[in-house]
Amino acid sequence: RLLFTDLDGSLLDHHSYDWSPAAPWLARLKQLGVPVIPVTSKTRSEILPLRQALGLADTPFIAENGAVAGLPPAWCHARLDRGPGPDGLVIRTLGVDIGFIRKRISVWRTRLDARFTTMSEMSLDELSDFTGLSEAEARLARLREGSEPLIWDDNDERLAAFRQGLAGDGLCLVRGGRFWHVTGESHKGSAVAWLVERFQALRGQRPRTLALGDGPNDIAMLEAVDQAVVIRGCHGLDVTPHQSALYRSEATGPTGWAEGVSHWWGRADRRLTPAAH
Ligand code: 2M8
Ligand code: MG
Ligand code: MG
Repeated sequence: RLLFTDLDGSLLDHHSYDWSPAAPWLARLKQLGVPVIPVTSKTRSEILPLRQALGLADTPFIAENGAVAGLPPAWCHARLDRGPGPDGLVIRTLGVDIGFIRKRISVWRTRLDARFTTMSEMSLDELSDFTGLSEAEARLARLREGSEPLIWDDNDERLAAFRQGLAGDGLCLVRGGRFWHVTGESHKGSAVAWLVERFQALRGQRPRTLALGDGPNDIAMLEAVDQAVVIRGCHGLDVTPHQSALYRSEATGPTGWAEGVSHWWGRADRRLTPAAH
């Protein structure tokens, strides 16, 4: 089995970034050897300390909405990958370089005379006020490699024109929680499919897959797996994947996360229920 999870608003509380309600399940999944794989809008720099804290230092991660993949040695293949970097991980870029993304954003801003603020234009103070991240965390959020978050401050018509302009450049606009994100054509769904394929190539067996998310940018990921959970959101956004094996949680954040994992993997398989131990 493989478990793919969004972080903000899913495994982590939307406001406090706490995950304690999910901790019993995280411990249980680790014991069972089920990889919990973060698939997030966050940057590689944000994820590295977080995955240590979450006890996920041995599992891969997907950063920046599918633009960057981090692979621990067990997920690497001598024929496919170069050697690991100083942090022991092989980093694969699945998206488009941030320099190009920023250039095109600025071109479309001028052409459309659109009003928005990119994350790189916000001061650290503004960013930490807006997101609730500490100043140190906000600094890591700004170290983008393959996606630029922005706050849209204009009408829907212009948003459609902006989306269309970016599409002509091979770029996508996807909604996270608080931000819109400009990315290459990779998304959370393509990154998950890429990891599942790699798992299959390395282990010679198809894994059973579960994914959990709360935002529109999670839809592609929720459609790429066998079983899915939409975590009740805090932002009133519509999240409706084409997925027949779908559970919607009652609770928000990490409480809803634990509820969703229990729904799919708790009842059918009593050995997987953390409460039983
Ligand atoms: C951004 O991502 C969230 C998650 O969906 C959002 O769009 O609201 C990212 O910039 C991420 O790097 C950052 O940590 C997060 C903070 O809330 O915001
Ligand atoms: Mg989220
Ligand atoms: Mg996210």
